[in-house]
Amino acid sequence: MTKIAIIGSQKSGRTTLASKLGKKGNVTDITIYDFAKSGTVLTVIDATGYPKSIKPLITALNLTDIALLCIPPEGPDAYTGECIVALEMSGCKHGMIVLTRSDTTYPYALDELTEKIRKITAGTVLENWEHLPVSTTTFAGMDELKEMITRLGETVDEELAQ
Ligand SMILES: Nc1nc2c(ncn2[C@@H]2O[C@H](COP(=O)(O)OP(=O)(O)O)[C@@H](O)[C@H]2O)c(=O)[nH]1
Ligand SMILES: [Mg+2]
Repeated sequence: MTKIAIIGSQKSGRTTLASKLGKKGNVTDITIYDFAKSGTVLTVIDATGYPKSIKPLITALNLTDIALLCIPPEGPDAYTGECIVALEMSGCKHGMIVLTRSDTTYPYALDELTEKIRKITAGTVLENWEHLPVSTTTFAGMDELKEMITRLGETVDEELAQ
């Protein structure tokens, strides 16, 4: 089973992305989306109540093996920073940076954004995480995202088996 937390700032596209990766479960501070197909089980956790309150972020990270940090074209903000600190402190080693709403920006701007994020995350657990532009409107990047999640899931399974 691969567990994924989708976190990031307000309006960064978290809920939409989660709903494209699974089917909606029960609603509380966190919302679970499940996906099951041919041997793959995905449990996607949307920290719905964050950043209105902090607890959903902590709960989501405690439950997860893999994090998707969503950053919209507007770029990282204070909540993104809070998410980075939470990831660092929670020891959530595996994850990806999803550059969300990529259909509303330009390749040049995405390059600049990813460069900026590299600088901010240098020396943290996120340092070597992959950056992937994704659109839930045009579905650009969605297949790559699912492939990368599968690969991260395999890495986590291998680590858990050790
Ligand atoms: N154009 C575009 N809009 C998006 C995309 N993903 C989300 N949105 C819109 O962005 C807004 C915020 O998305 P939401 O998933 O609620 O963000 P959250 O606050 O991080 O959960 C909504 O109006 C979505 O319809 C995308 O890939 N492209
Ligand atoms: Mg949301």
